Amino acid sequence: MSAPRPLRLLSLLLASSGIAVAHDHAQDPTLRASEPDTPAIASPVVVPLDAGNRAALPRHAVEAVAHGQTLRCEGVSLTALLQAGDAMPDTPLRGPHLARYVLVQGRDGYRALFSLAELDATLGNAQVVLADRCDGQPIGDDAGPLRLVVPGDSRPARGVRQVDSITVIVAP
Ligand SMILES: Nc1nc2c(c(=O)[nH]1)N[C@H]1C(S)=C(S)[C@@H](COP(=O)(O)O)O[C@H]1N2
Ligand SMILES: [Mo]
Repeated sequence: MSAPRPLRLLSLLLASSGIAVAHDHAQDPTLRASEPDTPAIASPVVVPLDAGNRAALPRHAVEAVAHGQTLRCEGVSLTALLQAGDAMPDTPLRGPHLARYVLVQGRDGYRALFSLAELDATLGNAQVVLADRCDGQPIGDDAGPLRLVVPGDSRPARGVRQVDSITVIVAP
């Protein structure tokens, strides 16, 4: 059975006038202009770890439990390092930044991640340190020269030793 006559007439009229009923241009991502105030976030962003970059940042002392011993380590805040490397805004995270994470990898391929929101001072406010000295000395090759210290974690599993890359990624 076909539509009642007045409805058929109405859709005919709309079609001939060029008004698209079924195709909403505002919903079509291929037709929508990009929004100027939300630029795409680069991904991945590789964070420079060289001594020159780290030297510009404030240093923090932190205790690390390693092999059952407590070490006094020092280094830079992971949050500050990411902010200085343009890998994280230095303002409270919003919108798509809440779906970004930082992947820390060791020379042996061991990896651990943190969400940017964990690190944001107004959200998780986690104090994570990228250490380059423990017990007053540079960190030896077995664990260094750079290691992560995560004092807020109950186990040291995210304390990546021999850190060789830090990358910030937008979750797929
Ligand atoms: N590069 C690297 N870092 C690592 C690991 C690893 O296998 N490789 N193991 C993690 C785990 S599971 C723990 S519990 C701690 C142990 O640190 P420790 O061996 O210095 O006590 O290191 C973490 N960091
Ligand atoms: Mo572990």
